[in-house]
Amino acid sequence: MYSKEFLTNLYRQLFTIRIFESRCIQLYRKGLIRGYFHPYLGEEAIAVGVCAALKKNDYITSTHRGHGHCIARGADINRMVAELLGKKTGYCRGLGGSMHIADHSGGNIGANGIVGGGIPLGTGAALGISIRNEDRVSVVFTSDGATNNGVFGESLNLAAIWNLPLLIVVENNQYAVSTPIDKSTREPDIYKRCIGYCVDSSVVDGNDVLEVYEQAQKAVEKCRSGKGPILIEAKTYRHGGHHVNDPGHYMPKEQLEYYKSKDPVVKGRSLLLESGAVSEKEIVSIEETVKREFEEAVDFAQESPEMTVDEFRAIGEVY
Ligand SMILES: Cc1ncc(C[n+]2csc(CCOP(=O)(O)OP(=O)(O)O)c2C)c(N)n1
Ligand SMILES: [Mg+2]
Repeated sequence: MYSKEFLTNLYRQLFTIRIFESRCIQLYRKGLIRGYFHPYLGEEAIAVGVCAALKKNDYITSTHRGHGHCIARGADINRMVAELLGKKTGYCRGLGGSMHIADHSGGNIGANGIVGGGIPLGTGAALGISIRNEDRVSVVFTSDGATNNGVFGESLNLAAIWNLPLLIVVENNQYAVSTPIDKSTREPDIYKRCIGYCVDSSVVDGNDVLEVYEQAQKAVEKCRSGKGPILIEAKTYRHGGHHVNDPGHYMPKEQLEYYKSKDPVVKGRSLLLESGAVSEKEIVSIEETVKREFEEAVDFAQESPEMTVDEFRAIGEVY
C-alpha cells in the first residue's frame, strides 16, 4: 500500500505537467514563447513514475520533449516558464529555451535538441558513478526514433560490458515526427533489442503511473546493486502532433481517441481517488493550487527582464 503523501505527490506532478504544457501552448500561440516546443501531453506518467523511484543525487538526461522530465525531477516552475519566455531568470538565462533546460541542483544534466544526444551523456554519467564508486544511478530518458541512432547501440554495449548503473527509459510514442514506427523498424518492441546486448529489459504501460513506478523502482535497485544497465520501454502516445505547430493529421483518429481514453493524468486521478486516501474535494484543491502556481510563474516570467546585449557579450568573452 502506498502512503497518502506518495500518491498525492504523484498526482500533483502529473497535473502540474498537464497544466504546464497546455498553458504553455496557449502562451506560444500568443507569441510569448518562440522557437520549437514539443509537448509532453499524454506521456506524463513516464517521467513522474520513473522520477518517483529516484533519490536526490541520481542523474537524469532528457530529450527535446523534456519539460515533463524537468518538472518530475523537481524543477522550479518559475524558472522553467521564464526560460521558455526567454527571460534572464530562466534556467539558462533565457538563452536555451524549451529544448535545453538543465537543472544541475536537481541532478538534471539536461534536455537535448539532438535526438539521441542524451544517451551517451547519461552513459558517461553512469561511467563516472562507477569509476568513483558512488551510490547513484543515471537515468536516460529517450525516445523510439532515437533508438535508431548508432549511439544507442554503442552506449548500450559499453554500459553492458562495464555493468554501469544506467537505466534507459525509451518513451515509445510510436512516431518520429510523422513517421510511424512500423516504417522505421521491423521490430516495434524496442526492449527486444536488448537481447543482443545481454541487457535486462522490460516493457510497461506508459499510461499507468504506478506500473511505471514499480518497474522503475526494481530497475533502479538492480542498477544500485551492480546489476545494470537496464532498459524499460514505456508504450505511450502523443496527444497531438510532433510540435505545437504540427496538427498531426497523419495520426489515425481512432488511435488518438483510444490513447486519449487511457489518459495518464485521468488514470492517475482515479488511482488516487480509488485508494480512498484523498477526497474529491482535496483533489480539486490540489488542482486549484497547481493552476494558481502556474499563473504566478507566468507573472514572474513576464515581470523578469531579458538579458541585455552587454550581458550577452560578456558571456561570449568568458568562453
Ligand atoms: C540527430 C537529430 N536528427 C534529427 C533531428 C530532427 N528531429 C527532431 S525530433 C525528431 C523525431 C524524434 O522522434 P523520437 O525519437 O521518436 O522522439 P519523439 O519526438 O517521438 O518524442 C527528429 C527527427 C534532431 N533534432 N536531431
Ligand atoms: Mg517517438
